Amino acid sequence: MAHQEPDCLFCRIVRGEIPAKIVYRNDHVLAFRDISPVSPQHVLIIPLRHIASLSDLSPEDEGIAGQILLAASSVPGILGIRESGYRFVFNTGPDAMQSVFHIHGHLIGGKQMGWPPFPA
Ligand code: DGP
Repeated sequence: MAHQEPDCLFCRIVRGEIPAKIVYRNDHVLAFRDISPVSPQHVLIIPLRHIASLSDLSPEDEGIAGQILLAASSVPGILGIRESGYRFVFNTGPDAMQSVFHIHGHLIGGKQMGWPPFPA
């Protein structure tokens, strides 16, 4: 098993200690439904290995960074939103309101979204 933190919420989901609605898993990443969806399709994509945030990636993480992006490319097909479109967002740090410190990309779709993603 890749490096884990005993008390990290998402490490616990990786280990199966906390149930989650899993939509995809391979040897590197896990994709599961967000408990508080903000759109009809809302899935979190995480590495099995504990990395706290996007800011904590180092050059040695090139492989896992690629695996996360590859999952973000394939999971929309599972969700049926490959053609309609989707967004892949990493909340990082206080201004972005990151609340779980195990790196995760929010894959959201299934509705028309606006841009910019916040009120002017
Ligand atoms: P962020 O704010 O970017 O750190 O988003 C964390 C997300 O994690 C948030 O959208 C809700 C989700 N979340 C928190 N706890 C759980 C949980 O126990 N299970 C699942 N499936 N999602 C969770």
